[in-house]
Amino acid sequence: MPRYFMSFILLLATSAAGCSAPAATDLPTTSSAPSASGAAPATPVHDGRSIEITGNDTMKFSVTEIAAQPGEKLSVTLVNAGTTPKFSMGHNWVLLAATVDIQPFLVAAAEAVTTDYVPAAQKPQIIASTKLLGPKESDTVTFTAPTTPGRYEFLCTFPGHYQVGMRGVLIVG
Ligand SMILES: [Cu+2]
Repeated sequence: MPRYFMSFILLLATSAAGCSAPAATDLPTTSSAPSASGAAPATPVHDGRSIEITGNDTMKFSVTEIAAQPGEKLSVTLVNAGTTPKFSMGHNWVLLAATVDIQPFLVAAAEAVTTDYVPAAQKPQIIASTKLLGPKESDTVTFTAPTTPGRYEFLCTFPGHYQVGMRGVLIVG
């Protein structure tokens, strides 16, 4: 019995060693493969026409009107130039579909604390959005402008900021 047990352990040890050897040599290739594909979303290509918008503690966007051609590729960078901590003064840039009813959207956004004030149920109504930014942070979103000419509202969805004036319009046409 102990002899059998010992050989069983030995078998385990050799099979483990046999397994770990190729696994170790596999590791660099397999780990570099996911990290390479993982690096793609970390450094997305922002090849649209770049537009930089600054937001700060005054709760205003530096750009309140963006003109675009229908279907134009745009890369909007939001820079939070403020100093107030994110939990009390975060900023994002969210572009809404023309059909969005803003008041119910604002109510849903204010309740969406766990998703950085971007309401999950309203995602289909959102054309593009940056992350919620703390002081000195920035984020870029690349998207295609709607092909239908019209006025598309953008805003910061942090509670109260739209009401203070942290909003603007993308004019397609
Ligand atoms: Cu804001």
